[in-house]
Amino acid sequence: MKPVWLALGSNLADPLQQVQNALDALAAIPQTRVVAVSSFYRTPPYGPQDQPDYLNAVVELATALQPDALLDHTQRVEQEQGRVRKAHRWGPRTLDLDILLFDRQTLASDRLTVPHYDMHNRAFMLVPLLEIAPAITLPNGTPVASLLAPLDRTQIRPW
Ligand code: A4P
Ligand code: MG
Repeated sequence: MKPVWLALGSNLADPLQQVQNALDALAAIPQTRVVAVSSFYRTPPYGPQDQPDYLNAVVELATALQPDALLDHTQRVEQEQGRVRKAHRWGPRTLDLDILLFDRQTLASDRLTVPHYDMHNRAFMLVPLLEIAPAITLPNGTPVASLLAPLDRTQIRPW
């Protein structure tokens, strides 16, 4: 079993219910269990501002699946929860599941970029990640806490 950290985001159709449903669905993925769940945070939209605030959280999983197989499952969970993929970048969504870190692996395929390509700019990913994994490092050894240090985290509030 390998540790994986997933970011959850929702800003449509009852985000609290979306995230609670997602946690149940993640717990049901084969060869996978939920190890830890962060608090739920209310965060202002990053990118286009004309959309509701987000609920963001991070989950630690332990999985025996390969990264692509885990992504198949997280994308299925997104689809099952009514996610409509839009051309519109950074737009609102019922549920977004992004793989932040997969064990100590660095991946760059058509389907997967790990560590997540923009996590170093996103306090809404780093605050919940560090809540459940305070000493975590990137595969290159950089402490994740050092990514958060320069960011504004004053807008990251309890849900
Ligand atoms: N993909 C590559 N790497 C990964 C990875 N590490 N984890 C590929 C998951 N998927 C990965 O995903 C597009 C493709 O990325 C997938 O097919 C997969 O193969 P997507 O979920 O369809 O695209 P997206 O997530 O909608 O990308 P987009 O539009 O760039 O959105 P972001 O970057 O995810 O941002 N503000 C706040 N406060 N909180 C948020 O959660 N989220 C967004 C969405 C914008 N603003 C936000 C938030
Ligand atoms: Mg996504």
